[in-house]
Amino acid sequence: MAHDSSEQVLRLLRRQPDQYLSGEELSTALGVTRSAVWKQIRALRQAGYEIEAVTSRGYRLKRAPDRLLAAEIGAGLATGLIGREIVALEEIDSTNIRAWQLGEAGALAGTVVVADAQSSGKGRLGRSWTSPPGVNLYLSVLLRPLLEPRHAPQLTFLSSLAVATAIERCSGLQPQVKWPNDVLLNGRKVAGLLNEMSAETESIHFVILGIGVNLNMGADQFPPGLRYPATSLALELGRPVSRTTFCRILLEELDRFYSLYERRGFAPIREAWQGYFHLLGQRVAVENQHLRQVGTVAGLDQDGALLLQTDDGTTERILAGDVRPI
Ligand code: BT5
Repeated sequence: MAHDSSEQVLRLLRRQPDQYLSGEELSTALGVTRSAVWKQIRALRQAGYEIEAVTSRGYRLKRAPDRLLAAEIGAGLATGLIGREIVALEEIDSTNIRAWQLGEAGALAGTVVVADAQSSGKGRLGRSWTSPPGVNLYLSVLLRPLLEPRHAPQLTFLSSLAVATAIERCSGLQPQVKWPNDVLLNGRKVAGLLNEMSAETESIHFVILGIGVNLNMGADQFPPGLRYPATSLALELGRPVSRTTFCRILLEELDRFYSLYERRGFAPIREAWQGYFHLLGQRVAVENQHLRQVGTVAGLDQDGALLLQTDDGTTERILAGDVRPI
């Protein structure tokens, strides 16, 4: 994959921080063509690395993008609950798996796990989440809400709302939320959410809010054949964003909405979420394994089900499915 070879280019550049390495030296050392080296340099630049190129001398790494360190994220973090413990890791299988283990071991509510890279980032329903190093945010939050398990899906809306407001605060761009999860920029997926729950019939032990945001990922780092068109904040903005700053803002937004949710329930979350829901009032088709339904989106109900006004005038509650405008 693209990021593996750009990692090798990076390793070589890092080895001699004060010297230039020519394209030829790099291509010989890596056993690839010079144009492949150039592509990797371009990918690294898109990922936020400042690489100086001087004719007849070569390349030099001037500045690496920010690393995600617990102390950096925690510095000046203005939250009550979320992020009071921050576990920052280099590479891990999945931050959700680690947060789950911490949850089982009794870690505090509000514990956050963040990683530079994931080797088996998880999507929903057994799908995977592409998680190259150095560019994005992979984050899981452990919560212990006093909720009935059937209300837990409300937390998915809380996370996507927090991601949308964090993107807005950080970039000024206008994100959209997709039902039931995902956050989009200009119709392309910029963030994915995976919430997992450990519960009994009546009570929740803990919930993991898993959040992946494509921050500085370059266009050539997306694998082919994605389910939906994808993008990153940097691709939309035309400049890299600080992962540490974004992470801090996201934790603050999560904290703000979680505290609102604890005080006032789902209603204000639902209302704010609908403000980012571009399909509100639009004609859509909703498809799941069994059924295709067509109608106008009327909003979210109290439990996060999609309300679809069908052509015969009835309002259907949709619990799962893919919604597309028609
Ligand atoms: C999701 O699943 O969108 C949930 C992704 C959650 C990732 C976070 S990262 C931190 C935490 N730890 C984890 O292990 N996971 C969470 P889903 O709706 O099933 O979408 C997955 C599909 O999106 C894949 O099958 C691909 O088609 C596509 N995809 C994979 N990586 C992507 C990426 N980086 N950006 C956009 N689309 C991607």
